[in-house]
Amino acid sequence: MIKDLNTRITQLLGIRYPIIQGGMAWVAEANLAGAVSKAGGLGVIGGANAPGEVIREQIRKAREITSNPIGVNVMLMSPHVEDVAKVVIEEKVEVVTTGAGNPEKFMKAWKEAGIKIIPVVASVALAKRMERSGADAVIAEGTESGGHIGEATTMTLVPQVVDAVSIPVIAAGGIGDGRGIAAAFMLGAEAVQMGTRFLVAEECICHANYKERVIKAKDIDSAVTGRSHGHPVRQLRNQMTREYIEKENSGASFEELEYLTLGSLRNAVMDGDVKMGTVMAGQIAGMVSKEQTCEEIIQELVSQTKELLKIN
Ligand code: TUI
Repeated sequence: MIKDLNTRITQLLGIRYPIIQGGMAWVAEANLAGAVSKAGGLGVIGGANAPGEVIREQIRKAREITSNPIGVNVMLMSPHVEDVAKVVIEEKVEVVTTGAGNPEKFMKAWKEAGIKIIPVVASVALAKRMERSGADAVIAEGTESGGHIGEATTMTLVPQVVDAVSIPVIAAGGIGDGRGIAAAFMLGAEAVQMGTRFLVAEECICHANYKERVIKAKDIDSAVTGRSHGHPVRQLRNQMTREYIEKENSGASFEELEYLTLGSLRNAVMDGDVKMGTVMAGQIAGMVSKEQTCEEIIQELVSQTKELLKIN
């Protein structure tokens, strides 16, 4: 099956280990992405809602940390998506992952630039469509993930996507340690994408209060806001999610709910407002117990996975 954790994904991307760091909004900047790529995974800069020039600067900073491949996550709902889509070409980024939409309109230009294209999908239908449009791989992301989520669980989504496409599949959502990685391989995935575990990396710039909230989180501490307007977001429970869900249940308008979360992710990540801010994290937050360097995290994940899969 797999030898030394080499798969079609490690070959395609030219990386040592089949571990991709999620391109988390505000959190996944040059320091985190650079450290993950340096440690042998694929570091991914989160494009989120940032302007193209900010992303250019982050790519260049990450390049100073490592000469290994770097990815950028292009968040398709961003007002700056067109700019970011150009910047990744100009800066010769090796890999683009996309989220929260259908990246088809950008794929031809990215392909011509030699960029490996890996859309995040939350359904079999989109996975098949992405394969037809020329995606190099897909990330099948289950609802256990933090941030903007789909409905299907990782356990059900990954094998169905694996059966439906012939390009390699990367599993995401609910993977927190080597047991999760080994399980993902059993489901047919050839790599994993992990976000929450890297939130508490030493190299991650996110505020100490945010990291502490993740480390203290228990198994059922996340809540999903925004289901009523079709943009469900998983985050850790706090005063804001309680007010939000109460308002949502009493039929508040999209505008009123938006107002409650204006700038709230930034406030949590940068200022440490974990009461009224948005503390996005996946359901594995309850498994995250300490701050470690990216090198330590990746080495621990690799040794746990190899032991479980009985490979050297
Ligand atoms: O994109 C994510 N996770 C994110 S994006 C984000 S930024 C944000 N902040 C506040 C509110 C909303 C977003 C935070 N977390 N994950 C990838 C992902 N993509 N999950 C689900 C999807 C998805 C869902 C539907 C992809 C495509 C899709 O349908 C596309 C279509 O047009 O059929």
